[in-house]
Amino acid sequence: MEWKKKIEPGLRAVVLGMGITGRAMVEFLLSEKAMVAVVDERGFSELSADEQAYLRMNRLSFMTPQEGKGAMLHADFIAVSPGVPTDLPVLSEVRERDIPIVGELALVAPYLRETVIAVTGTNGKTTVTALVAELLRSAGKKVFVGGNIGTPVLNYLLRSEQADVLVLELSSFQLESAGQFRPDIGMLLNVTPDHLDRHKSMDDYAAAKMRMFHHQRRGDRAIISGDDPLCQQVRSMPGEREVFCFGDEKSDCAAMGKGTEIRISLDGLTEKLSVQGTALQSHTGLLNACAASLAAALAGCEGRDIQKGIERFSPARHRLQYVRSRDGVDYYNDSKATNTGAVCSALASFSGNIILIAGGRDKGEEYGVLRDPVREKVKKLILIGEAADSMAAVLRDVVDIEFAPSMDNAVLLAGQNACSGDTVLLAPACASFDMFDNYGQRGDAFMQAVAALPERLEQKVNS
Ligand code: UMA
Repeated sequence: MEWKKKIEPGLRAVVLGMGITGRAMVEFLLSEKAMVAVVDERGFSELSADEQAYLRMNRLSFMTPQEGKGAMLHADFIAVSPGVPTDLPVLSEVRERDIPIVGELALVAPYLRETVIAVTGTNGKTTVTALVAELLRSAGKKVFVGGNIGTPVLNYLLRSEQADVLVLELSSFQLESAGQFRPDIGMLLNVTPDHLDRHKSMDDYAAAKMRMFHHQRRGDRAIISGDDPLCQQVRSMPGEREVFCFGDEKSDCAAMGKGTEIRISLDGLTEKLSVQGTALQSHTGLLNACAASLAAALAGCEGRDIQKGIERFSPARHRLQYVRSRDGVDYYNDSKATNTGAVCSALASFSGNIILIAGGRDKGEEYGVLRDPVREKVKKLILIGEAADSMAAVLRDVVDIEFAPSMDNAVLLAGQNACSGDTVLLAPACASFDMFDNYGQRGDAFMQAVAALPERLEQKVNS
């Protein structure tokens, strides 16, 4: 059953998952005077002191899924965190009783009156979200940035400051339970394999991404990649949205990138922009800038403001982030490359001679797609984490492989094997949770190990 209403006082809600989103859902539901209970697979003693204090202060009942089953089956709705799989057994029983399972986007949808630009896709969505926001700010608009990028969308409703535009990064997890949420401008950057441990098939994963467009209506816009065949499916979806494409010079798109130039063609007018000398100068950066500039132009920004924003933009950490050069070797941290598509895109940014550090927790992906790019660009592969053996089984015959028990050790091995002109790249193709709390902590560990290199390498040479 799809959720479309505002919260009425006294509604009984169970919030499933007490992470960043769960906490925002609890705060929002309490502010709307709903009756709230919290269920989390962590026991109470595993919660942080801050989380425990919050639950006590608000006199919230807290249960494990087993303890909370009765409460869930008698609730008016379940507010589900994005990381909670929708096929959890207890949720099947909830569904059988027609109790709505409501995600953050479904909760927020009935309250939003502002323009919403939503960005999804397998890779590049954080960068494009941040870039769209920068371009809009350059044009003097007040912007709220949220979603998968790290700030719950509900935080917008919980604060008093008004924005002109909400720019939201949306994951497939969030879109699975998005209810009637619809963006004025929805952006689908690409769809390549990811999260197949949760979505089970590429069709399911792509369908979750496409949900962003389900409730769009006349006057709404979709921006999709002109080069990605799966994105083209948006064209045949029911509804009266206008569809615009971005792509490189091979495509006939509303936003077309060539070299370092972008050409936006809308309503018979052409605007030329440039990424020359900016942080977006790579091929991937150019395409991201094409998509974001098109969104900004459709949101009413002028070319000179968009150009100013492109020049001011600096990308977020852990995304093909340059760390340092040492003895002619460049070190890059792409810890956010948590799927094979992102790794292919990272490898395409360099001409070759790469020492690649990869591995972590397997997400059900086929590593075979890495064979050709690895054969072409990677001179040594250093594997870490749980997926090391399965990655090695697929890549053993195309590249020289070594295994490392820790990030420090992987970086040390990479440094020892690199010569001037090489690039050491962390691009794991996997989740981080086997060795780290999250990809940020993994990227920090890589950068710390790189910073510590000179001394260690000397020790190695001297020993
Ligand atoms: N939990 C359960 N049962 C489960 C799974 C989790 O009780 O079966 C509990 C955990 O014990 C924990 C809580 O749920 O207490 C965690 O909730 P969550 O996993 O939904 O994470 P949040 O802290 O709410 O963060 C989420 C997003 N996390 C996920 O989608 C996994 C964050 O994206 C997002 O930034 C944040 O909301 C704000 O919107 C992170 C992410 O890894 C960065 N996203 C994936 C990605 O980018 O690949 C999709």
